[in-house]
Amino acid sequence: MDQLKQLKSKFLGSILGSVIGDSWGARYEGKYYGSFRVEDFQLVGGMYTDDSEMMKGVLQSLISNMGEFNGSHMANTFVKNYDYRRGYGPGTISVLMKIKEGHKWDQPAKEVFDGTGSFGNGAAMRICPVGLLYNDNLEKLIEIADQVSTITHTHPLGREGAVLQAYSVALAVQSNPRTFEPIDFIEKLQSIPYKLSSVYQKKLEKIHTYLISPPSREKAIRELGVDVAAPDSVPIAIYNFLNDPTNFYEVLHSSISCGGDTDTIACMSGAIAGAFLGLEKIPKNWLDIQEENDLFRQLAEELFELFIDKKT
Ligand code: R7I
Ligand code: MG
Ligand code: MG
Repeated sequence: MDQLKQLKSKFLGSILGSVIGDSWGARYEGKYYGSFRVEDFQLVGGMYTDDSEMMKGVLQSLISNMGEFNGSHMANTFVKNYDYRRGYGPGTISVLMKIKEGHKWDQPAKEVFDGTGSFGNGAAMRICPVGLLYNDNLEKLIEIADQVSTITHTHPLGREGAVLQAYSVALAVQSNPRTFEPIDFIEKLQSIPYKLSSVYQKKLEKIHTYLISPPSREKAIRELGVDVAAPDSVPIAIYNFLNDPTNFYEVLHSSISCGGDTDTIACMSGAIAGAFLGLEKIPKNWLDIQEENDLFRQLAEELFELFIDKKT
């Protein structure tokens, strides 16, 4: 495959990998590790949740604004797309309702949780398009990922989770599966040119040690976390990818079988694995049953065209 085709396949693989992880994981959100069996994707079906609905908004807004961040446009796109059946987090619902009532796009997010802002994983779960579009410009990636987060998540831990997830997607785009070394990947993440809070630094260090000496699943879940807080879900999504990077099925399956915030963890690990492996590694029969498969594919193609246009 020539280089351009391969790159396009990575964009499509990442967007669709993310949506499939979200849809597959959605059936198991909130369950405990060891208490359930993960059924095949064909049996579970492809209805996606808020994770993909909000990623769709990021895609649409970036595409409409030539890849630039337009806060008011993106916030209003989130509002337009809002569909309560998709199961949004309470902080995000409150922010979107206030924007709908006419509050300025960058105000309501600062007010939630008694004014601390949200550290939920709602910014990280939707950030994959930023990692793709700016995979060759990491400074801009960090700037835009942070801005996209602040519409709903102003707490530093919520924003840092999104930056780390976007950076992981970008590194996955740039990585070649034939020569890949998980240790190099985690070391690059650890030296991200961006100030990470100590909770993230410690968890990245744990992942580094796990890659040398693999822990039990129980230990990884206990130490990295599997819940709705960004610092308790972004690290395990990265680890589940690095643990078996060339096996798309296993990356998603292990992310779901950990329990907890299964849709979001599988959505984030699916975005990284899809960016690494490309669309060809996602089973065709999975794509066929994924809700709005064609729409997400078309948006991923438009994002790719934008990436190419920006380069030339
Ligand atoms: O982050 P957010 O959009 O939720 C995303 C999650 C994903 O799992 C989706 O699949 C969906 O199910 O929801 O929504 P928020 O409400 O901003 O954050 C999620 C949760 O994190 C909140 O409901 C709180 O439990 C917790 N949380 C906080 N708790 C105390 N103080 C987030 N920020 C805070 C905080 O500052
Ligand atoms: Mg969800
Ligand atoms: Mg979730």
